[in-house]
Amino acid sequence: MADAPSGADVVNNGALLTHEDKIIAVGSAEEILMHPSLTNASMLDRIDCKNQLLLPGFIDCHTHLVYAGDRSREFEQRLEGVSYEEIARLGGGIRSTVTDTRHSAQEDLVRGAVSRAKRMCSEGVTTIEVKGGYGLTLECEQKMLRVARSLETVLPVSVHTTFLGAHAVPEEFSGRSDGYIDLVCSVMLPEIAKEGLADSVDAFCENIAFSEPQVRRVFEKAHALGLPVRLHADQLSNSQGARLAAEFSALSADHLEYTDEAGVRALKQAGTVAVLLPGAFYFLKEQQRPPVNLFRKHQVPMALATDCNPGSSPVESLLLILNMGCVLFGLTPREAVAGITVHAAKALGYSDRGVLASGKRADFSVFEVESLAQLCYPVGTREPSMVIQAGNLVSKNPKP
Ligand code: DI6
Ligand code: FE
Repeated sequence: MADAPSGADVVNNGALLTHEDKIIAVGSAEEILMHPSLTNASMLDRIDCKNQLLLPGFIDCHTHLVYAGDRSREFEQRLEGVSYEEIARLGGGIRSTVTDTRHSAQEDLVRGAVSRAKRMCSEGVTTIEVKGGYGLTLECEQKMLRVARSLETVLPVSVHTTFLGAHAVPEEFSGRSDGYIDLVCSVMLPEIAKEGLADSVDAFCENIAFSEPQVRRVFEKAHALGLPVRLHADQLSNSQGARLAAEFSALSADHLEYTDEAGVRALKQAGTVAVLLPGAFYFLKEQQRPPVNLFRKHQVPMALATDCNPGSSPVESLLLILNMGCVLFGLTPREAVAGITVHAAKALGYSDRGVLASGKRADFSVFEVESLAQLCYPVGTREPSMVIQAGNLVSKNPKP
């Protein structure tokens, strides 16, 4: 291979040795060929990746991949000048996807989610986080999370599931949001945790969603049940979401367009990853950029994700997000790639992936490019020439 970035460092003329689902050595081609575990070099299954770039499997650490319906009518309304918040206040937005998702059979939700996840995998994504949050009843949230879990059984991908019961106030609880939070904390969360359906718990802290005290109740319950938390924070206004996420040692705080320096400092102290979502920023024509320079100044790790969802980010391409992270948020190619590998792994609480190093999962892909800049530069998709997940070759596109 030409280059093998381990962490954020690029190794020229590198090589990588795997056994079963693990990487056992990374180094120069000469070092690897001398590796003690290679007693019989002829037994080697060698793949020549000359003039190509080898990267850790990509991790999409924030998606709402399971949903029914589409929101193109709402897209038109926004083009006519109605805001995202107004649409939500009028009962559209998330609630309209909730109606469609509730009426959708589990098999139909699987079909939609598989087709979206397949497109992600074809770009080199090997781990996806998938949220619930379009059910808002115990039964429908269970249905969504079961669909999310099932993706692992049909595609070469690992899935991290997130319970997002506190995404929106469902219609039947209109004007009674505290009553809905009671249901989330006393019925939904305990049952979801008992069944092992969620790996983490998320909430939407915003004036069109839930208040700080309401999110606090959800997070206290999540911690009591042993589940880590993450938060949709400061997306549309500074609602002190970053501070709240940090207070609960959240794995990640996501969006963060309106976060101030005190919030950034709090994230640093808590070790919380800032997940930036340029797809939603672009699609909602947001004017306020997340405070990237403050994240740099305080050394808060930045991840990038698609936020794939039908309302604010109908984006399935993590490679497009890589480009958007650079163009819209001013990330360097190196920062952008770290955002979908090493920092995305941290945002999911994983230390076994995201870098090419001995002992990590053998999740990686090979691209016919010469540099990280070349990977980030095209607007749109670029197929990897090879993807390996858990040590298995899952796709190979012959060179033209
Ligand atoms: N913020 C988002 O960007 C998604 N959820 C959230 O809390 C959007 C969800 C939607 O509009 O359907
Ligand atoms: Fe989201």
